[in-house]
Amino acid sequence: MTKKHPVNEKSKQEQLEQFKTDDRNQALTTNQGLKLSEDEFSLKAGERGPTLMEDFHFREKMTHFDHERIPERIVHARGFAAHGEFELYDSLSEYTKAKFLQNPSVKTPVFVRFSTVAGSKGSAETVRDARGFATKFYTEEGNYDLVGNNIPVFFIQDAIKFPDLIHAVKPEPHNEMPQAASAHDTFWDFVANNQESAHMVMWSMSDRAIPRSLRMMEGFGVHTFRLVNAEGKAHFVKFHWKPVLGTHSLVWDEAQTISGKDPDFHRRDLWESIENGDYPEYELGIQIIDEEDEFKFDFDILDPTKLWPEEDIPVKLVGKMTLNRNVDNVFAETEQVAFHPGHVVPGIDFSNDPLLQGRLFSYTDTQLIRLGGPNFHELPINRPVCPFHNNQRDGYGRQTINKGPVSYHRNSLAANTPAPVPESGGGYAHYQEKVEGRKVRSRSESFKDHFSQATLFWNSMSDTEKEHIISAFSFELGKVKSKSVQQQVVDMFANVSTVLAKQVAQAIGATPPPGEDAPVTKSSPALSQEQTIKKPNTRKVAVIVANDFSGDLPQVLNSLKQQGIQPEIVSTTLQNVKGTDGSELEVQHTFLTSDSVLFDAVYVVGSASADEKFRKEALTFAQEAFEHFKPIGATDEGVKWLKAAGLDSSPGVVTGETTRFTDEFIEAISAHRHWNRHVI
Ligand code: HDE
Repeated sequence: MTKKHPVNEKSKQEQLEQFKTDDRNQALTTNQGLKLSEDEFSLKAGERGPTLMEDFHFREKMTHFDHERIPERIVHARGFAAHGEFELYDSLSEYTKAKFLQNPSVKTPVFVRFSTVAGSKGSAETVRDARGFATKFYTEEGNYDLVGNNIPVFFIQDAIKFPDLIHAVKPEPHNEMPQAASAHDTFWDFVANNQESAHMVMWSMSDRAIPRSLRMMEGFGVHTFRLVNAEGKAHFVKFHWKPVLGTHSLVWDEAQTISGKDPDFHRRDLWESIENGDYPEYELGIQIIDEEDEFKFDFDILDPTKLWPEEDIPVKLVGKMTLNRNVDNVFAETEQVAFHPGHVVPGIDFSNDPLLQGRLFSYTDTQLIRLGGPNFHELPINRPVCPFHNNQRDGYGRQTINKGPVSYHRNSLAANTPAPVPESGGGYAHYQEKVEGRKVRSRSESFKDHFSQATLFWNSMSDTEKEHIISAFSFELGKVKSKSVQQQVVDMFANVSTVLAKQVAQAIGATPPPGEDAPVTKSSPALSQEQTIKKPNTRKVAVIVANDFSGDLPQVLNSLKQQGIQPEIVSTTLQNVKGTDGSELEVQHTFLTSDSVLFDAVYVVGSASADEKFRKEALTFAQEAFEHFKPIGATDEGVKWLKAAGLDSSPGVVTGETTRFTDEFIEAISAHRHWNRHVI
């Protein structure tokens, strides 16, 4: 009889500890444990002679190095992850029997990997793209993976088209350009010829595709899933993650500059926030539809190009996830983690969404090639926290040492164990949905409306968001070389809005479509980021200070810090800067090592003794922040500089002339951006 492990014997963190090793203060050895006396010189026949074959140390070291890379993910190659925990607000037993969704006092360990989709592993992070938002819940009933994106709909309706979509968006094969960008002919040719993509393209051209931070974006399960309760009753469900800091974006010019200045911008932000104790938080939301109401909507709930408008089907917030621990080793954890939408627990089941159905095949298949064999579930990051037993054996990299001769079912020699568990005892049983039909390769008529929700999205945007969408289309199509593809896309998006299509046509030299938009009959305010939570916490402010700064700067900085704002001093060199009253400030960045785009706001202090070069550098920061609609503050000499440059008295620019400077600057920072500013 197999030894019994108590369920949840170890927390995920304790489990991972077993595999960690600290090499400091240890003797250097080979992988066989042989202590080495020398590690800098290969074994040679004479000091100037050839290297010898018998140098087993050289060969082991070099062989290992030669094999250090594994194939990158075909999509979502560029990613970053963190550990955390999930806490439930109230029991969800009404909807599901999943154990981790029953008891609010249980904390479920999680591991979340965020990613871009199209770029290679080394590509920049602020590119225009959807972001992956994959969560592994280590529950006492096994791992549950919610493998979502930051956009609630997808480009295609059937998984069989995924290779085509990805081939079209990846760099073009003849010259492998462009990297991590959809602004090229093959992507837009795909869009125009696969018009089911219209809705997601609208999201991709919106600010959602250039998030300010991984901590400030929503997550969506995309597909319709099923929750099943202990009585066997099922409900359709869509999953959401809502960031506690609100949903915020960069502007496109800024995103492009950051790609060069700091290609690691998003991972650095996530890593530093966790190191600083500013733990990213997301609330889990669910939308529920009764099974009886499956056909009550003007869209098919199985169609992954459709969302459920929150105004019609409210999002109930059911719990909170907090990311509170960085990984110890990116390869071992972030790279080797293997997600799969098919990793479910009792009480969570699938729908017949044809995109989801295809994903249920693809994810295991991809891990086999990526992680080199069928034993990837044994890697520390992928191990469940509950015991697992079955008759699977052997294969590359097998770590478990299964004892005894029996590895088959049914048997008598091991009393027919490991044994299946009935549903009443926690065994997974698939929801017994009734299905009937002919074998067909076709798509349901109910999937044929590609434009209504794309229009709903457009109609729900603020004027600024609409302008950004028009600019994004104009940029992307402006990079497309084929006139025919450009025109096809303009004609296609006339089905969404003629205002949009006309302006894009104008920008790219295409023929504008005829006609006018129909009057707006429906919008969904929840889709606009304008409605989002606005908080100052964790916002980074570049404080530009020179020697001989005056006034109560340290006091202002303290007030900002009390609001969770992070002022960072920027100056000419890394020498401390000194105030006229003898106070000193440590400088974190120089004009050489940082840039306005890397901050949420700029605060110009300067000083009367600062030279012309300093003033110019400070104004470059302020000017760039101004153009990116960012909050700008100025006190002391900084006020004069901004005035002389004509940057004062605009929305979101707060100067020391106001008596409420600190409060107003904090308010301006909370607003994120000041779109009503006149930027030429
Ligand atoms: Fe994925 N997707 N996908 N996807 N996906 C992968 O699996 C696939 C889709 C998503 O951080 C791959 O392990 C197909 C939708 C995320 O490790 C691969 C289809 C959504 C991640 C794969 C889709 C996603 C992946 C590549 C169409 C949002 C990164 C590496 C049917 C709901 C997970 C891997 C991580 C990764 C296949 C569509 C999200 C090849 C066939 C829709 C977040 O298996």
